[in-house]
Amino acid sequence: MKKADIGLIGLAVMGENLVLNMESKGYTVAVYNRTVSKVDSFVKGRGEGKNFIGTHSLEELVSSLERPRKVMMLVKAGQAVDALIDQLIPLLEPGDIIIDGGNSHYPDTIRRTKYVTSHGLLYVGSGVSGGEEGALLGPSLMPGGSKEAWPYIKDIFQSIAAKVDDGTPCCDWVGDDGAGHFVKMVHNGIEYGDMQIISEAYDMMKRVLHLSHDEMSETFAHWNKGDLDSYLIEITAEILAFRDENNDPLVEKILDAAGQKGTGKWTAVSALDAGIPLTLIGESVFARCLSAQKDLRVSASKIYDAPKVDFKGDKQQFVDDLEAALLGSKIISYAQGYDLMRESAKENNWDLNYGDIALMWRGGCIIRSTFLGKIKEAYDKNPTLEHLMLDDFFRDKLEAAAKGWRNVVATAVANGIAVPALSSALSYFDGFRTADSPANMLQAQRDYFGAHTYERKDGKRGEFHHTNWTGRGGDTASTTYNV
Ligand code: NBP
Repeated sequence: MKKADIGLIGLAVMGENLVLNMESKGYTVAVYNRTVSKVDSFVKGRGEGKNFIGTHSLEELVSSLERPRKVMMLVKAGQAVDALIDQLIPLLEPGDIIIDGGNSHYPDTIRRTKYVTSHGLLYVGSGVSGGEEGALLGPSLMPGGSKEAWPYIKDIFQSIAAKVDDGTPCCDWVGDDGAGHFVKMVHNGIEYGDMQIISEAYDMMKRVLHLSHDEMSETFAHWNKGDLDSYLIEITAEILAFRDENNDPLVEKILDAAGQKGTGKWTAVSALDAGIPLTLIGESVFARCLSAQKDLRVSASKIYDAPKVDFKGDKQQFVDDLEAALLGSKIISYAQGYDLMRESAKENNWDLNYGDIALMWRGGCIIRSTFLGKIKEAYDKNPTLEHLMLDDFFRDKLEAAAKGWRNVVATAVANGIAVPALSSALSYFDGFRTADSPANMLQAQRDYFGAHTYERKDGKRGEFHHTNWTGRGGDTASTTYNV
């Protein structure tokens, strides 16, 4: 009997669709699921008549694979992955490859790569993005781990991945150990940010301009033909147009308490650890947290007066300003995400290719957009670009967006409407382009109360001074350290 090219553990929504994708590209796939009845129902159901080998134990799965064996797990992230690795190791032989395609946290993947390779096996942690439809028709894949594994899995991965217009697959080797899952994590963080700024724009259209749902839908559909062209803008237009059985916009009946699975939080925590200002994603995570405090907000709404919304400007101009605010904020969000990747790559010794990462996200995944093509161009032009906001194209776009963006934030503030992502992005922009920040005051305060020392504008960097501000303190400075 022909052996399988790859084995998959976990026939839930992602696994089932991914193996159908692999099979459709000519691969024979052995499948296994902890609840084995799902194997039989899959093979007799969606897998009927196709090149699948249904297996009922890990032993059977492993013995049905061509060597070097490639075993991919698409199971719930966390404990299940560690447990499966421990069950697989004794069944595999040197050179065989264990792949984790779930949403694992990258420090776990760093740890698991070390652990699995210490047993003579190879390990790959791959981000998979695009949800159910992406898994079936072409996801964005971000593999990292043991580089020696890449030649053995490259053809399968690149053939099932989404392709951009010229046929380039949205999948390439990302880097060592946890690099693939790290890049997937940042992708998810950026997804949080894109969703939040879109939600804030919708809120402004509804509460300030009083646009109908059809008008809002048409506006998003129109934006989808310009710089904002993206999957999330496209589905927002469709969501706004969707009516329920009573012909009411369904979106207004959905409770405003957002869920989250943790990848946005991980991105924000990584940024705090790395000392990188990832404000827009951070605000997006907190906005979800505040949304989840629904009862508290309802109570507060009864004890605080809200300013009466009063808009006397030109509606069409304000819609254009909203488009500018979205584009400006989106540039900030990606620039911050790339800044985090650059810093973390340094810390973890990953040799990340930033243009290729933009290309991997260009198709198949939730944040796919034409905008990512511009990021790819920026890094092609200058592979060592220090910050995306220093690129000419993005500078011109930010400058063009600033006036409308400021008007949106000012209008939101005047009318008491929270726009945490749009406004914090604008503050970051203003902080970023300001040579002289007020941090001289922070340094003075730190030196005043804690003798933490300061550098002088007229001195050399790295030369630290302490002042006895009150005349009461001594001249002893605290240890200079930066966090
Ligand atoms: P789930 O995350 O819901 O996981 C269900 C699968 O995990 C089932 O096959 C289940 O087997 C298996 N499993 C569990 Br739970 N514990 C196990 C254990 N201890 N040993 C073996 N198998 C175990 O499935 P999913 O939504 O398809 O997602 C799979 C992975 O892909 C996750 O890491 C997820 O975060 C990631 N992901 C999901 C999406 C998405 O849109 N859903 C997108 C991108 C990435 P059972 O049938 O026996 O319970």
